[in-house]
Amino acid sequence: NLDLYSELKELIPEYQERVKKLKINYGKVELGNITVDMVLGGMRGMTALLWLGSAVDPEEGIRFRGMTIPDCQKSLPAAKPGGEPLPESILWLLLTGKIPSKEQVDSLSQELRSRATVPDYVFKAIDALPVSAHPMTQFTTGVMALQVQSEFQKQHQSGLAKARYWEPTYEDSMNLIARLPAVAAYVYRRIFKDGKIIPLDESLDYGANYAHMLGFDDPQMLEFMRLYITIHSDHEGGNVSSHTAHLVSSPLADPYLAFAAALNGLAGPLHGLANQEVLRWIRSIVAEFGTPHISTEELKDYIHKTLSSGQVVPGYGHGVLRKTDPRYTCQREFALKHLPDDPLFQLVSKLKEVVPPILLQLGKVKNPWPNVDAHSGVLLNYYGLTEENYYTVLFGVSRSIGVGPQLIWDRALGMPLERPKSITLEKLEDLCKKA
Ligand code: FCX
Repeated sequence: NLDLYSELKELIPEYQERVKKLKINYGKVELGNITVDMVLGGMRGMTALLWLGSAVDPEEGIRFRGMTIPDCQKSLPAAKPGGEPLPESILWLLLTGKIPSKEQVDSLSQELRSRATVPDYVFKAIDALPVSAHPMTQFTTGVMALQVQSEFQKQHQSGLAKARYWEPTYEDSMNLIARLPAVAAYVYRRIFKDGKIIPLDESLDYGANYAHMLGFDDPQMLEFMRLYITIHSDHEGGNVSSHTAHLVSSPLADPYLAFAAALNGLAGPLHGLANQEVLRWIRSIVAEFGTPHISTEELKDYIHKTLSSGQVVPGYGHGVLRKTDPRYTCQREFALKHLPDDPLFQLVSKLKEVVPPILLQLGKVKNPWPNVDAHSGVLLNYYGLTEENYYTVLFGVSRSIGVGPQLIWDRALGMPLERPKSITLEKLEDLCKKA
């Protein structure tokens, strides 16, 4: 099949059968015990979600449908042979579990371009906010305005049968993914540039078009955007943004409503906003010493100062990972290839040596290694995207490519309303006394 919809339609009965079999034959198989630590510790380590697109191994990091980032770089179609994967490729892979051909990816690029028209009232809704509103607030407002065109909401109100829920969910998810770059680019140009919209280029792929609409046309920046969107798309189901989307869509809120909620979680400084915080922190180091060329001792002092003022070191640590994030590593490799002499890149490299031993000394940090957000900012900054308050919006656009496919599968597999049980403090104490 050249088009994604037909490919998916063929797969759905097979997946439905697999889930049905599990329910009928293995419903009582235990996946682990729930402990008091889990209830008080943000549900860490509690396996409680079905997520098809990707899984995070604590040691190895992300695999997209079983493929590591280097596997994806090797096997997924790129704009040019040997280049970074096209975001369309990862979208196809996440939704179908299959590696697409270049022809399939080109047809998906075309499909996304044909869905990309954003109604004028979306821009007007953003314009109603002060320019000083955070880019994520403006972006989420735009997503809420896109919701006006939800096919799911419309068809559900006209009595859509449950077996067909996935169809308008596919429409909404694909339209959402297709339209986000134009909305996100408008937010950037409104706040930081002349406010004029740069139209979509019919000859460009998804990642390149987003960079182009922001105002960047350097071929290296286009490659970086393709890589950036690919690696930020999905990180299994339990992270705050993905989990939020899955939860909010479970009572059949449409993909726009679910994704806007996800973005609001992504805007938290311990999650997606960390990329903004990293660059701000790096800039504050440079400002303090007047140069990015800082001695190890000076850096150590600065890190201690950050920690003793009660702040976290942004870009380090993770809820699941226990080694360096492979999303960090592939950005480092990109930087080594294209900007090895950039002083901020060199500072980021030095921080990787200096930060982990200090975090380990604290004795409580479970993962002292850098995560994805420790690196992205210096690369964007190098290519001229210097406004760090905008960085989480880029993460947000990319996250739609991970969330959209799962929302489609949630409806195709008839996943129910999510409703875990909570417990009062008295009941918890009571159970512990008896244990
Ligand atoms: N700097 C200082 N302290 C840190 C730390 C860091 N980078 N990482 C963890 N800690 C602290 C925690 O704050 C916690 O302290 P407390 O017991 O006094 O509350 C203790 O170490 C144990 O936390 P831990 O179990 O290791 O980590 P969590 O799973 O609770 O939290 C995050 C994980 C990512 C939230 C945490 O490591 C952090 O705050 N990192 C900095 C922010 C960041 O980079 N976030 C981005 C993460 C990710 F990549 C993404 O979502 O984009």
